Amino acid sequence: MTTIERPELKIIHTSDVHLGAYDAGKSDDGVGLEHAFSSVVNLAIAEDADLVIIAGDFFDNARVKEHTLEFAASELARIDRPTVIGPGNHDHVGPYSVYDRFDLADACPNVTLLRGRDGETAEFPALDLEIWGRAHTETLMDFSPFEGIPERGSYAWSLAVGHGHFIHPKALLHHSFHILEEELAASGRDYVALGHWEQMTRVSAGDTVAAYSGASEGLGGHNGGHALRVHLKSDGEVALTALQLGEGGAVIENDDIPILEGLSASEM
Ligand SMILES: [Mn+2]
Repeated sequence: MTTIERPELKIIHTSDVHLGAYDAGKSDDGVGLEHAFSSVVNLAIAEDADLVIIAGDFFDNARVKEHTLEFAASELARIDRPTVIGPGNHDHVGPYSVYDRFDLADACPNVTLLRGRDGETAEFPALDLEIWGRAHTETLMDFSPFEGIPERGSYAWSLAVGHGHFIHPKALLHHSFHILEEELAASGRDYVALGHWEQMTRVSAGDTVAAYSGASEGLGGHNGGHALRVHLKSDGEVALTALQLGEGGAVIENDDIPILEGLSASEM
């Protein structure tokens, strides 16, 4: 690792927003999900974040109603700073994608959608930062979020985003979208933003810091409710703070966030 000073940056990481999950039901059922995402947007503005990452399942499905698309576009634009979306299994970018229903680049020019089937890197020279992600393109159970991740580039900060199941000793029933601790450790990234789990969880990843932000509001009603503030410090340290969304929410500092150990490929 280089000892050259890096720019100090603040990132807000969220995932599993599931906008439109209740669009087929009563008209006001989705208000909680929308309110939770607005809280994340407010947080990014209040924290004066340099970048926002949405690690998949921003939309719940491709048939969400028009008003949900309009809400999403206006809130994404309101962030008014670089925002990266790594598509998940619910908002994949394959045929009939929800992202084909509106012109994201036109409605919210601050947003970068990582559409690459084999992964792609978005570059932010002003932040001296790059972020790689591989989009879900349809519901393929054997999709591997970190397959083919290239070596880090020459930017001071190199991040990745992935949407799937981290494999740990109690997760053997998770049969899809595998993420292995050794893949994260070998990624060479400073931070890996994970999505797919509703519960905020930091995972073991060698020298890489990797975490699920958890859902902004869980669909089941009892998980979720957090966003992560990722502090990239000039000495290379990556510090996490879990922020409970809403008035007077609790704050969990880096060292108090437990780390979930993974299983190696040979133990699976
Ligand atoms: Mn998911």
